[in-house]
Amino acid sequence: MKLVFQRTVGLQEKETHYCPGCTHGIIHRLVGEALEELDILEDTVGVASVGCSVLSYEYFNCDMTQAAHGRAPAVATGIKRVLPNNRIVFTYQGDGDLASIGMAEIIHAAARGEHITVIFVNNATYGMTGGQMAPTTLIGQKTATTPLGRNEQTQGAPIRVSEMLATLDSVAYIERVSTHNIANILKAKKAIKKAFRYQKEQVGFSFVEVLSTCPTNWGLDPEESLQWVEDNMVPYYPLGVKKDRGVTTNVT
Ligand SMILES: Cc1ncc(C[n+]2csc(CCOP(=O)(O)OP(=O)(O)O)c2C)c(N)n1
Ligand code: SF4
Repeated sequence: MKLVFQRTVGLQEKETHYCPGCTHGIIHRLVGEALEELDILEDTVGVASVGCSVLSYEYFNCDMTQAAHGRAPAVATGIKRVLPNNRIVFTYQGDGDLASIGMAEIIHAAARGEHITVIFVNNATYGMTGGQMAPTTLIGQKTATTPLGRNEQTQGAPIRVSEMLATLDSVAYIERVSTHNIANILKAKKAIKKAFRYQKEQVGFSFVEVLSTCPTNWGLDPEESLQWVEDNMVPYYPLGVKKDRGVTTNVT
């Protein structure tokens, strides 16, 4: 019989707690597959953050730990520095965690050129705590704390984290990808794999921003949510490579 689907050993055989239609689960799978295909599961330590992915330490099939709100890049720095160079360290963080309380941590980890990989899940809201405005919430977007829609005059404009970090000299690789359709999921997989390869080959700090859904707090069904990403998020958060220092070795 032809095998058409199998689990990745990069994830535990466990049901996740994510809401139906939430693309956190897809992103987990892509990370798990990348770790499996690069054969680095045994060498990897992941750092879970705060937010809906707080329990990601239960899902990835590698060593995991947990950091306080926003502190994942600092915790990852410490872990990476005390372990031998061949160990892989990554963080998995939402936009509330990374771009709000954790903004200082991520900027300085990137500026130091830490040899870690950051998976940054941008769903334009604080998912776990009830859909408050995040630094990435779009202008006009209604949230629990901006019921009339985010207003630039009073709440400022959404932050494009990838572009901002790409200005830092010490950064090796930054790409923004999305999970709103199959073509983009495949591109996201490539980017995540490349980010881990860059770390493996000690090129430097690698960062993948993944546009993701939050049907529960957006008040949309799963299909409408995917369309919302395409119609509203992609125009403001353009996909593609923001920085690539490149390497002498063949990294694809
Ligand atoms: C210091 C601190 N401030 C606030 C909180 C509350 N808190 C927990 S998760 C979260 C939002 C995280 O949202 P995000 O990172 O966007 O992830 P998502 O849930 O959307 O995946 C907040 C504000 C906290 N736990 N600790
Ligand atoms: S609240 Fe939003 S981000 Fe959190 S699991 Fe549900 S859909 Fe996903």
